[in-house]
Amino acid sequence: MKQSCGLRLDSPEPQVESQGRRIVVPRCAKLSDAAFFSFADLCDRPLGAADYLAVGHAFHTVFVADIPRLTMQERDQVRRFITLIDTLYETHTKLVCTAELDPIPLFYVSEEERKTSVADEIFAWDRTVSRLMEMQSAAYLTTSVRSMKADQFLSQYKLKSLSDQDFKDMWRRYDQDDSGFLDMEELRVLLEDLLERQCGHRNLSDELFDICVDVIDKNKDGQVSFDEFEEYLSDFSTIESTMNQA
Ligand SMILES: [Ca+2]
Ligand SMILES: [Ca+2]
Repeated sequence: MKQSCGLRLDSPEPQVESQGRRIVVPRCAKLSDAAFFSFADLCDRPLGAADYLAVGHAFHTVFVADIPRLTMQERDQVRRFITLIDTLYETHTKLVCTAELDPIPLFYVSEEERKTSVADEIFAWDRTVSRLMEMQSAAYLTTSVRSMKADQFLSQYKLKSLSDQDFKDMWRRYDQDDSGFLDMEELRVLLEDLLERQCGHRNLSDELFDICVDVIDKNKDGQVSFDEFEEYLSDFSTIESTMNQA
């Protein structure tokens, strides 16, 4: 977990605790640190910034489903949604939304309301839209992916059957300087992550590191290309056999 405090898995339903209040988590994947909520779970109830912060700290990925079209009639929900997005943005949480509409027209304000209203929500909405856009961007997702712990990160994937998209997502974490290659330091992080996943520790010996480099760096140029990375990870038996020499 991002922070173990706050999330309770001992009760019949997982809950996030915040200032004595409990937010029921309808579905969560314990190992991958992802939680699934509906819009109503988070925005139809009297929750505030502290509650959303607890959610952002407990999970790396938050799904928010069924975001309805919002109008000034749902001002409370709009205000909470704005706070939710601000908070998840601050905590670098990966956000996956399903909504009836794209973010911009999601909150409908009539011309009349725009002229006469002094509602903060109307002004704050523009920022929410830009944050929602940014949160779908590669840069934001990269920050999010790189801040995960090894077990959280790798448990999202089936190492035995990785898809093309999985390779790209994983590469994003390990090519930390976006150079297009993994240097030896970056490769070491990948191997330590894999070792932790397979063997429960990160003590990668120099000897094992050399064995792995020999297997992975096919053209022996001292760095790992995406193709080499993909080739190594697409054959789980190679990962297993190299890691088992630890
Ligand atoms: Ca690199
Ligand atoms: Ca190479």
